[in-house]
Amino acid sequence: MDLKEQAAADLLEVRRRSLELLDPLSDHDLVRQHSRLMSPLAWDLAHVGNYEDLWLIRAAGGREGVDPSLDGMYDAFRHPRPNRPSLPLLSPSETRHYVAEVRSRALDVLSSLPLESPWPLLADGFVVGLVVQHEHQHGETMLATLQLMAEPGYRPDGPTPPRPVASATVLPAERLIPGGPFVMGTDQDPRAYDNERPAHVVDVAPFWIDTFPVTNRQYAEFIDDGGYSSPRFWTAEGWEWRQSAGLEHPEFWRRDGERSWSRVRFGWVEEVPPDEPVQHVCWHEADAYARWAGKRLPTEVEWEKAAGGAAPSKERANLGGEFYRPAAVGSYPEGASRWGVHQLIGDVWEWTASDFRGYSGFASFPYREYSEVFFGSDYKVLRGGSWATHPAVARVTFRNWDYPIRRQIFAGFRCARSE
Ligand code: AVJ
Ligand code: FE
Repeated sequence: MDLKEQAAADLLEVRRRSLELLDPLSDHDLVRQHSRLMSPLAWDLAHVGNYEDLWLIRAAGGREGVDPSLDGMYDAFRHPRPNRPSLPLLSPSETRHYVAEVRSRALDVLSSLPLESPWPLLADGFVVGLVVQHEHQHGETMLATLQLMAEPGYRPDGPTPPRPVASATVLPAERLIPGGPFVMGTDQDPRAYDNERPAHVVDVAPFWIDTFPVTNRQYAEFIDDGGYSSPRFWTAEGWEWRQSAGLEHPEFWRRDGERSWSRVRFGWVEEVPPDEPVQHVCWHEADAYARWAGKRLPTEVEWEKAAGGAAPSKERANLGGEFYRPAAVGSYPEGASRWGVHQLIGDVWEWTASDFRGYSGFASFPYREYSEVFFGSDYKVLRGGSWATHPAVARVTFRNWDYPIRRQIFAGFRCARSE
């Protein structure tokens, strides 16, 4: 396949996925707001179409947009999420027509460009990569919204994830990662966002990192041991939030008995699987657990060093959203990093100790609002992708970020400690 055929195939694949996710929903469920943290699902779909109109038809193609009068309504910066349901949004069927029209004109732009495109953004695939990755990211966002849907819930039928491999379940609990310089970030990966650039050498002191993400069983021990009632495990800010938000366990868990838990997962009520990575915990909970365990969260630098060589493919990591859940630890031995650290890619996003900042030499590209406006101490970095992340957006250098109080994302963590 040449670059253009690949681009068309990637665009087709992600749109099939977006429409498949929304297909079971009524019009009412597409336009209502399931949580104040999230957009109406029809907003997400029109927004990805509008983004494609801006970047493929207008920026890359130099043509007129399909409907520039929609730019304001579907601009994430113009309207914060809580306000989106009160906008005069397109109806679900108007939305489907709009995104289909954008797509047909975008494919037209793609086919009319000379094969050896002189246009630098398209030549290295980035403008297409941008649009494809953007829609995949919104696919994960839509899944977080679907998880928040009230009863009876979304109730997808997913296949069962792979089972743990016996040889992986007996591995030591931690790995020692040697110190020394390594290359963080990338200059080479054509899919890389501005915040992953430039590649730069970082010197790391030796450290220990957990072989697996923290499991539900381990997390329940923290709860049973009074983790949520002992301020000494929490930062001052974290404790204040624990109290005011009334946090007592991960979001979507329910206590069945003194030591037994169930959870609501996309509307299915089920026992909490002890060997799965814990998810739906905020940064403050992760940080408190780590302190309880006598450890700490890894820095972003440590995480990326430990992840060197980890495989971001569906065969070797739980990615792509088919299972609608993380896989038990030990289920993907083939995807381990060169240091023998497992399940860094896929399953759950992993909270790190680090604030979201630009690497030295950062230059925003192609627009400041992708990353730069979020730099600072308000956001914590998450790494590795979740079960809901498509392989197109899963790589060792990829950086995600969110507020330290957020729990609706598919996030968990692992611990580290200095040598
Ligand atoms: C990288 C997940 C924080 O959802 O706000 C979507 C991705 N950027 N549209 C977000 C994104 C523009 C972004 N995160
Ligand atoms: Fe977006």
